[in-house]
Amino acid sequence: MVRRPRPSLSEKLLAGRSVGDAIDEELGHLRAGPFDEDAFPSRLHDERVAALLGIALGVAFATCFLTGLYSHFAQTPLSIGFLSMPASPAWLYRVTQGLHVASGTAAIPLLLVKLWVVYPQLFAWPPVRDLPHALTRLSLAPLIAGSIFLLFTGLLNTARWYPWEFGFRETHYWVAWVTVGSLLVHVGAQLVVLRRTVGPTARRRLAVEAPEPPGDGLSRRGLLTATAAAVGAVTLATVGQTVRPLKDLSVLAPRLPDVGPQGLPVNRSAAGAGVLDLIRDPEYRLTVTGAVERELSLTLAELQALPQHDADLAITCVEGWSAGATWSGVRVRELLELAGASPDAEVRVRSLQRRGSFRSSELNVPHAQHPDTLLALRIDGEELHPDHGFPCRLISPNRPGVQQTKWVTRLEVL
Ligand SMILES: Nc1nc2c(c(=O)[nH]1)N[C@H]1C(S)=C(S)[C@@H](COP(=O)(O)O)O[C@H]1N2
Ligand SMILES: [Mo]
Repeated sequence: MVRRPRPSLSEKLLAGRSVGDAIDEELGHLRAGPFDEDAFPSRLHDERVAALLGIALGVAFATCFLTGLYSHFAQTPLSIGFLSMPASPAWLYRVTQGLHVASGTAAIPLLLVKLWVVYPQLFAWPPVRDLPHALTRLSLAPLIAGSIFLLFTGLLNTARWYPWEFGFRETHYWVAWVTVGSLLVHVGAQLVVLRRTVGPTARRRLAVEAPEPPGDGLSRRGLLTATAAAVGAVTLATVGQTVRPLKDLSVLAPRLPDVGPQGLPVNRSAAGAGVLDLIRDPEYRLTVTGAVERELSLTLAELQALPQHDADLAITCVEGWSAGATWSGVRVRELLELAGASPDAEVRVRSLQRRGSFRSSELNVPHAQHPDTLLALRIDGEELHPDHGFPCRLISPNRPGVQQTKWVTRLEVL
């Protein structure tokens, strides 16, 4: 009798066997440790728990992504084609950036719990069932790596810690696209699971067919409640950095909206920017140059003698804090008029600072022409503190803090 040789893996596949069955047959004897059928006995490693956490994460990620896109484009100089960032409503950027940081912060406990609930699936057997299964698993790598990268670089950013070499904003932006792309693949692949495990009919059916297995320790409901409590706690502990009435609860907020000279936080002090001598120099002038009919060169006293206007506006730092104040000073629009600049002109605002990425900024037309866009000389009635931009600083509605240039010395009409 002739013994037939064992068919190879490829022969099995050609014979129409599923990849999963073939792998199981070939490698089944290696299945041990975390790959064992009951290696993870906790009832909390559950599909429905994972799906509910996934929905919460989806909401947080969608909020974070859209507000992040808005912030990215708000910081891109001037207009993109016909799109120009509007100057009103004045509060818009404050709300979107507050949501960006709050949804990113809330996503951290959600992601940690979700990863713990699903990590046994890393050891699913067979490791690959078919092509869609392989692709779904592969798409998890950029999703998990991207999510961890975004949430933790974002968190470090709110703490003003930049221990990396790369540019934060560009990297955060591109990794966000990769992460959201793989998130869409993941959600697509999980739609069937969602339908099976979540929703009123599923809940009723599951209560009968698959009730929570008895056991000691945390129940599934308990885990979800604890996660919700953790999300609530980190939110309350930080959101006071932008929602002022909650500031006393915000024990973990890196900045509070009323702590700093003149009751306002400081991002980069005059000393840190190396401008302490320059701002007190009697030779200080505010000049208006570029595409103008007459160049202006004004002393501080001449600026103070021009008509002064008030504006209630907030500084909204991209790092998550925001704080409002009443500013008064000279309208940029009126300075541009005095110099005979076109009302359609964009403007570059330059400071006395010699180095540093935020030493200048640009005003698009809606911002340059807005009556609340000021070169502010005073804050809540007092002369500006050096750390808030003495002798004068730009303040303009609906604009990221990085563009509220301090220690201004020149307006270049473009
Ligand atoms: N010249 C100059 N202006 C600047 C900065 C800077 O580094 N240099 N930092 C900006 C940032 S990031 C913020 S959030 C605001 C903070 O203003 P404040 O320190 O008066 O609160 O100033 C902006 N203006
Ligand atoms: Mo900032």
